[in-house]
Amino acid sequence: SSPWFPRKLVDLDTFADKVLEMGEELDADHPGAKDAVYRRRRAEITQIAKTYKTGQPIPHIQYTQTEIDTWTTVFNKLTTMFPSYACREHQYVFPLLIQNCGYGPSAIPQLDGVSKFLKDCTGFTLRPVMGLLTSRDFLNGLAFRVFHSTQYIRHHSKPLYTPEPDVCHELLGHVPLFADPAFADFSQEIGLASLGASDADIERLATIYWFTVEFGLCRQGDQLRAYGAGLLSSFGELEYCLSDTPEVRPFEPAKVALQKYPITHYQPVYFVAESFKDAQMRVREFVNSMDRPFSVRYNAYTESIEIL
Ligand code: H2B
Ligand code: FE
Repeated sequence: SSPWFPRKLVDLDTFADKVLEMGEELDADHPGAKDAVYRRRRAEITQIAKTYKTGQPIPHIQYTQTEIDTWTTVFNKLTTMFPSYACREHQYVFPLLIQNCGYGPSAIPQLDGVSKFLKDCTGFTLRPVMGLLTSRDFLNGLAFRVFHSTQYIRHHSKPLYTPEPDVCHELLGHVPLFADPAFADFSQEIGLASLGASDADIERLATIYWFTVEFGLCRQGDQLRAYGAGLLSSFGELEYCLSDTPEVRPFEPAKVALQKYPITHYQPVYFVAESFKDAQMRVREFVNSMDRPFSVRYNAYTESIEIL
């Protein structure tokens, strides 16, 4: 029989305390591991995610000056690069986030306002999360157009580095793309495919997610641009990914799904999508080859999954 999966939006409440790592404890090599103040602050912020329930507003965080300074450094560095490296969709949405969601160098935007903005654009919403979820839980969220977002920020000692997702990665990398209708459809397609999928298929879908939503490149006229959030939130890799050093290949899901990848340094290979629509159709074709004994559809009126 197939693995359990969420059928109603509220079922996502069951993921809250199933984080893999880093939520409360930090690895020994984390820049904030030995900083008791930072760790206490993390615990305070992740507590919100731990108790969050579907439908509630996301509580605002009063960020400290130290946290804001970290954001300012990251924001100023990345925004100078976006015009020459980010894809057109990211560049189109970014000014709207400045106008509507408090994006700017001097304050960290609140998830609640950003979530409402995304809901208006594409129906995507944010849900606070303590740290890394399993691939299955994380991808299952996308089926409901829900993106699990961290709310804490990286350690101030290394503002341009983080070993895990943080608000800079979510807000500057992911959020702008989820405001794009075609990208939203693409992301939900991966999410729907993950519902009740075998462990082996989850692994394949997670790899596809990695090489698209996190590290994807796309063609734009005669140029390549970045749309993956892992690229858009890393000044070093953003420059590297569009240099002559890495290998670039066309986005073919059956091949992408088998590609091995490093998680601690820059990617040796990237995959290029022709468009989000084209990428979605290719993923759909790939999903049809998976061995799931049923198919699914999201009913947005009832916020539930229909099994076909
Ligand atoms: N959990 C969280 N909280 N954020 C992510 O970006 C994330 C995750 N990515 N779990 C997932 C895993 C991704 O690496 C794939 C689907 O495994
Ligand atoms: Fe991410």
